[in-house]
Amino acid sequence: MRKQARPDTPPDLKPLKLKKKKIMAAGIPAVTSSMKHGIQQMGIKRSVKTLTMVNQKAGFDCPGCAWPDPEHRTQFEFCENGAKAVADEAMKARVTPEFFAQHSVDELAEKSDMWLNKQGRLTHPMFLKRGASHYTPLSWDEALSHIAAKINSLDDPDRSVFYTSGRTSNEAAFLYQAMVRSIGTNNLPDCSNMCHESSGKGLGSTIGIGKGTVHLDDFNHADVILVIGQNPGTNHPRMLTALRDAKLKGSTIIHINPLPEAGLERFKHPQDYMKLNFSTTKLADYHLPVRIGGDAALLKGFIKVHSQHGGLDTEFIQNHTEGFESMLEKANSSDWEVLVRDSGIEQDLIVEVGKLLSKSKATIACWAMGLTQQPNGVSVIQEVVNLLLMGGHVGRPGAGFCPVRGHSNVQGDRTVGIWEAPPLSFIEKMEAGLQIPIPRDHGYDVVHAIHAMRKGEVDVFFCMGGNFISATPDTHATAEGLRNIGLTVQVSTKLNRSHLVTGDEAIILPCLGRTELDVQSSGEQFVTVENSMGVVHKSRGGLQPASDLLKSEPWIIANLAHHLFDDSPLEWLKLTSDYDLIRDLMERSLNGFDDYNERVRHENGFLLPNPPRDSRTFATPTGKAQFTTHDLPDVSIDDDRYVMMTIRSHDQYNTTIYDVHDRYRGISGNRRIVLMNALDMVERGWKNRQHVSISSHFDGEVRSSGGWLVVAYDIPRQNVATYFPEANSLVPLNSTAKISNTPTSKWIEVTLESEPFAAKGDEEE
Ligand SMILES: Nc1nc2c(c(=O)[nH]1)N[C@H]1C(S)=C(S)[C@@H](COP(=O)(O)OP(=O)(O)OC[C@H]3O[C@@H](n4cnc5c(=O)[nH]c(N)nc54)[C@H](O)[C@@H]3O)O[C@H]1N2
Ligand SMILES: Nc1nc2c(c(=O)[nH]1)N[C@H]1C(S)=C(S)[C@@H](COP(=O)(O)OP(=O)(O)OC[C@H]3O[C@@H](n4cnc5c(=O)[nH]c(N)nc54)[C@H](O)[C@@H]3O)O[C@H]1N2
Ligand SMILES: [Mo]
Repeated sequence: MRKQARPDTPPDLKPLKLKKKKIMAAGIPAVTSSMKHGIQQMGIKRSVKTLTMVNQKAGFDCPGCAWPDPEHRTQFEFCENGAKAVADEAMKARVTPEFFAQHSVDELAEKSDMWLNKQGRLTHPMFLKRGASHYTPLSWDEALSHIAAKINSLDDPDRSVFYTSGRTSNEAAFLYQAMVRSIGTNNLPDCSNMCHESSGKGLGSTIGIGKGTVHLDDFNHADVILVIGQNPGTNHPRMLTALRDAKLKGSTIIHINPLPEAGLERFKHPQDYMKLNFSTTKLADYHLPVRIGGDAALLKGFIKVHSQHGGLDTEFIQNHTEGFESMLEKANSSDWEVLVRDSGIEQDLIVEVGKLLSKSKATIACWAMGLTQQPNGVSVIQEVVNLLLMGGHVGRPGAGFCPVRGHSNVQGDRTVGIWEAPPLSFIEKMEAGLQIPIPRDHGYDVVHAIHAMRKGEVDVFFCMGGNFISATPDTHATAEGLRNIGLTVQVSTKLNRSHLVTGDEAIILPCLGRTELDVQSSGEQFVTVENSMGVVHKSRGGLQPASDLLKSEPWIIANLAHHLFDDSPLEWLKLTSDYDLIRDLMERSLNGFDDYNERVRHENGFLLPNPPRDSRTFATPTGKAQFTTHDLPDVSIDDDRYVMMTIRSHDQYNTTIYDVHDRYRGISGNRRIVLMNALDMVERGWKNRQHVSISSHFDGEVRSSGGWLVVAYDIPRQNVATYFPEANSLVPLNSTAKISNTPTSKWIEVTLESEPFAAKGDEEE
């Protein structure tokens, strides 16, 4: 009999090694690291073949991130971490039925996340029967009939929930939402709910579109580039090339982050080594080590200085915006003392940078999880909007908003319908295209889905990719919810914890990845994706699939739909025989996809319409861009508490852990570490490697986790950092951002207690 599988990862414990933090990103270590991972996982021949297809016009879109590709590409359009993501998918190891016969679910749950991922690619559909200790193989037909029967037996379609992670292609995502809406629900939570939802909400209501407004080329024309709450050296390394080019053309780069992230200090393009150019480029001109959650105060400070030093685009403000006066009045009424205290940045520095912003002819603001995963995620992004609108920095060269997306197609998934709360106009167009009635009631987002699971209101939970148990907050609470479900289904490429923490019954459906050939009855197919800047383009894999039994995501959906519906206006099986047919249907059901099949075949794909960028028009109720007025958030905490942010190391892709290193931060061997200010450590009488337990506090509830080691780091006082997903059990389920409902993974109030010292052999260099 199976017990309850462990929902959090056991640690991979090697001696903790601490080195000096790196200043320079990329360079030779990045080249060797990409090659090492490639060769270890794929062998030399396959590494060369695979890596030279990444981001090429005839190749596949890198699954690493959503940063756009330049129009003129070199042979090496990938970065160290993209190479790792590719090697991780194209690896030679396999997880077969024999593997599952050897290892029970309980046994696998005692292995670390890193170990699970290293076992290789999933090869067969697998079934975990009620009460069974092991997964056993089943055929595709058996798997899909079982899932369809279960969904069809529900008396209320809203008792089924369909999650999506952001690697899913446009075609698969579109078919998937069509299937889900044909079932009769809008329960389409996705990873975006935990990611850039605050950006979507913050931008949507102010500029009329929940997306960024810049092109890649704008980076070549910007006077000032703000990089806020983002670690591009690790998470979007190709962005450093754009920043370097901008810098060489004279841009000033301002890095706003509690941590001095390596990539923004110095950058050495790995390709330059091939050209024997050994120079490096200093990227950030200013690093503002804001306190966690202090951006709202900092931005208000900038707004104040900007208004006093000119640079206002009065013509734009008058003709294209609303709400300027009250926004400005609010900013001007905030006290410098409070702004300095809350941001942690000296007034002189805020004034200096504020003046620079007021002089800038073209400003770009980039941001990522440091802003979105805050309790005030939406309003702080709207302060960024306020700051840029003042100078008219939207819809002109070198200026605009640049929320830097995470998953490589998370933006496309939302565009094509992975949206639990779509507006009526979207539903109506979709209804007309698909010829199916679509429910109007909004569905569950991620956090609402977990609440529903916990209340026993979910019978079927289907995941198109991702790793729900490890990505979501409050790991133990989420596990309790998942265990309440009748059937959980995972469409996956790699083994992860979500295959182990399941409902009564569980099914794994193994699918093709980006790197692999996708052949359907009409021949070889390509899929399309949308990058962070609204460019839709092709992606075509070239490797032989990891197993003959793998199916593409569109095939899986179409065949499940075929089992689900006796009578449907959509010819599901025909649609998946030739993805051009899916794209034709998309053209009819979505705005902006005219001549889809033709335009997506252009070398560089095509740009989706973006009214603020294209014509300075704003699809808000009044047709004007909105300045918004916000109180400062309360960022005070008790003296004995710290604010914890949960961040990514250099050797992981979200919940996929490649190794226990964080090279740029100089930490390796252990991921259960707490980065802490040295003065805060001295105050507690602690040294490096002090063993501590962490307790988070929210709404009178306490969550605790032991076995952490403290490491002194350059981080503001009373701020600490831990890695995601190890620290997710400490993120309270109800601690979410206002309006976007995004878990506040970067704002968790904690206390730290010393634990008896145990480890030996940890080294310092
Ligand atoms: N190699 C690799 N690439 C990835 C991913 C990966 O895991 N690995 N994940 C992908 C995904 S899905 C995403 S969403 C992106 C994530 O990309 P990032 O957003 O860069 O990822 P995080 O590690 O969460 O880093 C957030 C940054 O915000 C800072 N920060 C935290 N709190 C605050 C704050 O209050 N204010 C400010 N100003 N800064 C703050 C942290 O110090 C950190 O530098 O990367 C994508 N690309
Ligand atoms: N504490 C904390 N929690 C966070 C965050 C944080 O910063 N802190 N970040 C949040 C963010 S920004 C995000 S985006 C989420 C990420 O949440 P998810 O997207 O759910 O998680 P991933 O780790 O990206 O998913 C990895 C799994 O996807 C599967 N996979 C990979 N490629 C494919 C494919 O092509 N098709 C299919 N079907 N499956 C595939 C593999 O089986 C792999 O194990 O996590 C969120 N959680
Ligand atoms: Mo993300």
